Amino acid sequence: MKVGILGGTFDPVHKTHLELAVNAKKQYALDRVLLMPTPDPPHKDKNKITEVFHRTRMIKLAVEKLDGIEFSDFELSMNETTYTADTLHLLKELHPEDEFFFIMGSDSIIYFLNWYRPDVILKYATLLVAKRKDSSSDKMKQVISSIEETYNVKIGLISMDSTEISSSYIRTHSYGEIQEMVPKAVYEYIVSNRLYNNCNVNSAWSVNQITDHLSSLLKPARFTHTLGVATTAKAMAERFGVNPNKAYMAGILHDCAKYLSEQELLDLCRRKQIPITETEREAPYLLHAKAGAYFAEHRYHITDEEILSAIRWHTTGKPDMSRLEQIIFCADYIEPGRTRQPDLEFLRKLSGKDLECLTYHILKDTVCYLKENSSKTIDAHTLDAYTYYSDKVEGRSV
Ligand code: DGI
Ligand code: FE
Ligand code: FE
Repeated sequence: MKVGILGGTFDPVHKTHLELAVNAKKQYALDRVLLMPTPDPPHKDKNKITEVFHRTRMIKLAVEKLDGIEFSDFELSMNETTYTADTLHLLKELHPEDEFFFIMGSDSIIYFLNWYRPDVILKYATLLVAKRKDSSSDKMKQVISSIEETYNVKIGLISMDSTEISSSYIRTHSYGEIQEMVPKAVYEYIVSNRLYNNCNVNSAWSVNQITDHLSSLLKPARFTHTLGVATTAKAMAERFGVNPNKAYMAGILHDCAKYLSEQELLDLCRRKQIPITETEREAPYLLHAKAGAYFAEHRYHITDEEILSAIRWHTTGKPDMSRLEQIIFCADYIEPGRTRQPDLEFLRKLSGKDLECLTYHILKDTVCYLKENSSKTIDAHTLDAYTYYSDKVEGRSV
């Protein structure tokens, strides 16, 4: 098979990337072209790159209807920034029967000789370089001849029709200005996730916008549970003198990271330097609480510390929780969609009377459940919370 590789950050993927892939495939009779994004850079100062999660989703949307143009997670799966030379070497080892073509934009070729091990790249792949219809710079021609002479290879040119689009232009211009530069589905993704468009960067999403967003991100049953928690939390907030809008917002957001797999949760924490405990390493699904608080702050731009903390502690609980924290912790357990937990009727009645008692009973049931499932380690916060609330409510009658 003849396989083209188009690497890059794809932040975001745009029509020039696609034209490059499609034209390379046609002009060099390739069987497939792989769009292969690079992982998030490890350095903090480069954190401006959009999360790999979004970049990946946009590429998948962009190639959906293109025959033979595919997303590849080959470099992402290596988990750290790799050199093109290593990637191509590895690909060739894994697929010795395939012939590889490495596709480059006309600008990047100029720096090619400064890349790590150009000799290795040229050993395992043929370079194909975009050539703009209108002008192709003398500098580019010079560089190409010099590479061809030095390494005794032939570099292919890909003719391109349209003028070049740049991802950085897209990142820094308004939605109106970039609409034509990306496929329709990508444009809609950018807008609904509020990517790039600088003027929106720091404004909090409204609760309706978050609800819409989560309705497409979460599985239907999880989304229904989310609405149940928000509604229950709001009613409890009214009862116990907590701001009901905050409770509703925290309820809507509490499981907002639940669509991530355990591996994705671990990856997110590693990339964003969110510390994880030994118990969380053993039971990574617990991390959806920390990851949720992270998304609430950095994706939905929630700044209210009480809301963030309620999301953060909703799974394990902890000693001495604020009323909002207790409300989210409890609403999660008793919302109308829950049916499997024991004593629901009793707990739901209690939710109109005594918040601390309710917290205690839910902790007790959780610890009991976890002890019965001896495979599950109990988080230290859960145990501390249990001790704390059992002392606190001792002797109270309900
Ligand atoms: O996300 P939800 O399913 O709505 O609810 P949740 O965030 O309370 O998570 C519920 C799961 O978390 C349930 O299976 C019990 C488990 N859990 C709660 N505390 C602990 C715990 N699991 C472990 N391993 N250790 C804990 O301390
Ligand atoms: Fe949860
Ligand atoms: Fe939940």
